[in-house]
Amino acid sequence: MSSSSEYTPPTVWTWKQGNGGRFANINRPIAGATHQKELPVGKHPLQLYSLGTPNGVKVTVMLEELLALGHSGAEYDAWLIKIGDGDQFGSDFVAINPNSKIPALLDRSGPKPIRVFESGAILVYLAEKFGAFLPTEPAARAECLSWLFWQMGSAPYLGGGFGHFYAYAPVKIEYAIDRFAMETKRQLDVLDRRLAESEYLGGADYTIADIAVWPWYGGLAKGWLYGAAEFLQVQDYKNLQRWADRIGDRPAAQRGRMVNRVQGDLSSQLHERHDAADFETKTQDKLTGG
Ligand SMILES: N[C@@H](CCC(=O)N[C@@H](CS)C(=O)NCC(=O)O)C(=O)O
Repeated sequence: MSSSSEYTPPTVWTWKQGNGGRFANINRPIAGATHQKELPVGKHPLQLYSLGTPNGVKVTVMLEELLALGHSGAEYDAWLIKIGDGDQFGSDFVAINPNSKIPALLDRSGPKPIRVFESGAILVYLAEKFGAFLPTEPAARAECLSWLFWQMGSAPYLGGGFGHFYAYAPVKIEYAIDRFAMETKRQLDVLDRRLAESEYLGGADYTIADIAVWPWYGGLAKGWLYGAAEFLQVQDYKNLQRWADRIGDRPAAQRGRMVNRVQGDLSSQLHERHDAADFETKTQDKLTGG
């Protein structure tokens, strides 16, 4: 690979609209709302504004798991936020998440609505609210939170680094793909070694650490992300594969993956979820007759 660069950065960076490649229409160097937009509010205590990406799926899996445990207070309305259309820059959404990214949660069960943004914070909030999927014993709790925060810190290298340069960037840059493929494989090995010694990431029990990691690294292991399964030889991570399959067998994980999903089989897409029965009656194949 040549060490010369065709690009010399100018003294001061300026924004050229369109330099974001596939996401040029939504990427901006400033924060804040671009337009006034009210968000819909449904009948349930929890209002989720999201999309079925790995970060969104963490929360819908958690909510479906809580409901499966019998926590009726976890009933939720899941509204679709179309990030490609810029819905995350609407005024009501920005009031819930000033960072303009899905997922965003509004808990309306108390006297004053509580906003929660950042998928990791949402998982901890829900786990504490319902006393589930987050151990209380200090050592187990520390292990669970360590893996949860590992995910939050690591996945941007997978998504924003590897995924972006391998699948989305308008030019294939060998240096960038090499750098992030190496880091992604290192992360897969971190997980594989942990799962060689432990059934789940936090220990013997399924926790929010697994719920956070599964949509990203389980998804990568199962070939759902970036068309990169062969490139990264994901089948070699045997312990990760076992863990990903085990979680994928959980009905709540299967339901969670369907919510706010806008790609794949029409029967797997439940654009909005307002009722448990929606999984049977409101998937896109049923709504469109497809
Ligand atoms: N650290 C955040 C990341 C959220 C995130 O990156 N969301 C993406 C979709 S997966 C998004 O909303 N992107 C829209 C944008 O960047 O404008 C979290 O875990 O909640």
